Amino acid sequence: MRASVMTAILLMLMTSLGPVMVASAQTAPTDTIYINEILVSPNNEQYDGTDWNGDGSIGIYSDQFVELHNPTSDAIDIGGWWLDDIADGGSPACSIGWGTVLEAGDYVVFYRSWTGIEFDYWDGDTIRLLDGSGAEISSVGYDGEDSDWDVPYGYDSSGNWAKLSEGSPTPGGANDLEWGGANHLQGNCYPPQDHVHSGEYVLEGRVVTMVSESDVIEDGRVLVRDGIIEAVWSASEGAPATAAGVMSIPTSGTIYPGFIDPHNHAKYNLIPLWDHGTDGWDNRYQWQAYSGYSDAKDIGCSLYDSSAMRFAELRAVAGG
Ligand SMILES: [Ca+2]
Ligand SMILES: [Ca+2]
Ligand SMILES: [Ca+2]
Repeated sequence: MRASVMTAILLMLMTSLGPVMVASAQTAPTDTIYINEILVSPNNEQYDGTDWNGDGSIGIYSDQFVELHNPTSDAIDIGGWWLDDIADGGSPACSIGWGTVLEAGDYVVFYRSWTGIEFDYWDGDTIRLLDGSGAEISSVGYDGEDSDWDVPYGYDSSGNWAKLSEGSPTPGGANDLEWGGANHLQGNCYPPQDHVHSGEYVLEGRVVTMVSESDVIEDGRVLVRDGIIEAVWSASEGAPATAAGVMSIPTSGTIYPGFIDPHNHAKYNLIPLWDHGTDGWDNRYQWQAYSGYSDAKDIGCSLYDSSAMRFAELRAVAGG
């Protein structure tokens, strides 16, 4: 009795503290998107490496990848889902770009050049896919100092997770078929916040808000805490309680909170503003994939040759 309890405790300790193991008994799911293949050690150029993502660079920083597969009969939108290595350590998680939809049977590949996620050769690693709420959808792993050059880990033809020592990487396609080349579906994945910094301050200045075309606070205040804009107000309103005691910085300038537009398309002065409703974005890349953006943008392009647009541009240029 005592021995079996000790054995159980030892097993628990080994499970929780031991190295990440390639679970050969781990089988591929059939009812959800899952991580189908990873490449930890892409060969470099001197050793006849392959430019797996076709970006002109060869090696771990460009071509280390994780491949997802949708085995179901339905399209699945994974925009806003997360890729990560170990939780609370390793590389920061990245947020999969909006509009990333995997049709039934599709494969999509996320390269390190986009994700910034480093698969650790020396200590081994765990690669995880999480949905938008942070719930883990798929997880795979490998041991430290185990990965060979250009030899991927993935689900083999029997559906078991293993080092695919008999095969070469197949980013973008089934692991037991010939590789189809670099022209495969590649996904974008972004850090959740850019340039995060710590600390707090209030900026004083003329604040151009994003509320409407003409919403400007002449004597405005912007409270920034740990890289996040927490509050925007007019000096005449009085500061919110959260700004009490926070250092205030007079800028003598105009402040565009959270958005910088260093260029202009004069003809857009003549077409309606892009109305994206009340939706917000987690980072500065997602708006490009927003469903209404291309429509709003293309109005200007399709009308570009019209006399009205030329007139608008001419007036804008002449008016300085
Ligand atoms: Ca490459
Ligand atoms: Ca991590
Ligand atoms: Ca594959």
